[in-house]
Amino acid sequence: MSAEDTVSDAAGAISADRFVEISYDEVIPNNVALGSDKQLQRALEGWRPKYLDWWTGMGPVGYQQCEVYLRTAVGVDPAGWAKFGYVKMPTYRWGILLAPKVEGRTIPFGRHKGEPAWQEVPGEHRALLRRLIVVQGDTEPASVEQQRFLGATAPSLYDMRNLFQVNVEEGRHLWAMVYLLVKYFGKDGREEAQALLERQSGQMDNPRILGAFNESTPDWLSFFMFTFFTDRDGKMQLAALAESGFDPLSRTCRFMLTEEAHHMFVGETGVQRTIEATCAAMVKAGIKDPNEVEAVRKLGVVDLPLLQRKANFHASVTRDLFGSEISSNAAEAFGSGIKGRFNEANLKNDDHVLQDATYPVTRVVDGKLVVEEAPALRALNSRLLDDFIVDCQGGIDRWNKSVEKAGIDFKFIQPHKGFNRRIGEFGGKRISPTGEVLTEDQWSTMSGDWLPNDADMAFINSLMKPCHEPGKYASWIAPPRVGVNSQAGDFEYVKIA
Ligand code: BYC
Repeated sequence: MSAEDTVSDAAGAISADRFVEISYDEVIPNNVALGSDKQLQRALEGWRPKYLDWWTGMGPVGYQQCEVYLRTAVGVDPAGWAKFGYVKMPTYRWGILLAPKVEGRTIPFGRHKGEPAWQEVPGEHRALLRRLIVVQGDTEPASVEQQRFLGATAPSLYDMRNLFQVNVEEGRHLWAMVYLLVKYFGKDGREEAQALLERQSGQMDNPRILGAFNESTPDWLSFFMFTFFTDRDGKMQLAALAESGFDPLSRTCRFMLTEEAHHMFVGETGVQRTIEATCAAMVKAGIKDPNEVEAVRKLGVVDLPLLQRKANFHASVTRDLFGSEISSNAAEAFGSGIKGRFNEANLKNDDHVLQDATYPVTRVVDGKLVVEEAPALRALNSRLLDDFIVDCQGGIDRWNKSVEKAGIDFKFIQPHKGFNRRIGEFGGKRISPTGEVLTEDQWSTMSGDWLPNDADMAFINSLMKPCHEPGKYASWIAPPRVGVNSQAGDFEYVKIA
């Protein structure tokens, strides 16, 4: 059964009386009774000015003093958790929000399955837990750093606002992980919280931990592809951590998933609107063949084959974030009850221990792709990656519907799992998007057709002109179907004084 066949229990069986309102009177808004733990409160209030320095120094360039129409979390009730209003980004109320506690929750998988969920860090799993929280935390400021220059070339105020919304929420996700580190990991945790502000995306000496978070996000197409693919890795990983036997991590991740959905929406609809603008321009100009690239580019829109190459790049770089397909780290994280599978608690006909189970993993053996049954415990990264690929397909199908509707003969596909990989089974191997194992020479000849080349990037760059008038959009992207919070088409999402 695929993970998509199950329904997430992210909200859990929660009764209304367990919703804890967020206290906004405190310096750090929270629903964790921060005021009753003075030591923790002092530690987090001590970290806050450093965070604000980081935000000012490494967050969005420009626009920090503009009023931006942002949503802010005001509760954790799925029915009404956010409010919208104009906010200057540095005054955003970054808070600590945990999903409500599910009374009587037990550890859903691994060696401790069925035992009460841990409310404190289990001593024997402390190092592993800390490492996973640090890796998760590191990605959040990294993405803000990667996207910091995009405001200046926003194709509309609507898109600029969405960028800043994603950025402030990634900032809040950093707060979420820092809360766990500082509350549960003592001096080590405080040091890790500091280090999260010191590593920098793309920096040689002290880079971010995971590969994709050191790539640059130089243009808006990269941003949309990143939020479609890479934020979806965020969704999958957070969903796996939301199953954790360590209850504070589970509750933290469950609330983060609420915000993450919007980030993927920004990515999916951003690419879709790009496709719509391209198809509309092609139809208007009477161009039927998507491979008439020069003619299409002259219309000031992005040709569909280039969008496919961008998708190939972001899909493959993001797949590396799942780690090695066969991983003893992943087996240990599962066995010890720290990190589950996607939708773990709802997987039926499954013992949730996996001691004797196997899982099919694709590998390269003697220059050929073969599928081998591997011990399921060690193949958990592979399985999560497969679930991710299934999850991506829904959005790609919707992109294809737009192309089909315009009557253009073109179909976006996901490249083969092994294409352009650096980590795991396919790391260093040369595999085509359709799954042929290639020689180095074949790869060098063909890879320019499969990945964005210098001319592609120069063309995209030439389109990145700001369009900052309310209700107006750059030539290469269609307006959204609905405004944020149902605002009118000419709504001023960012007041650029
Ligand atoms: N780059 O057994 P292995 C998000 C390291 S995104 C560099 O293969 P494992 C977001 C690995 O750390 C979600 N290094 O893999 C999205 C290990 O190093 P150590 C982020 C890599 O450990 C958009 C070694 O290789 N959250 O939230 O089973 C915007 C061997 O590791 C990479 C998480 O990832 C790489 N790509 O799994 C904002 C969840 N891959 O420890 C936010 C937490 C592996 O030997 N993290 N390595 O020095 C994890 O669950 C795991 O750490 C990983 C790796 C899935 C990342």
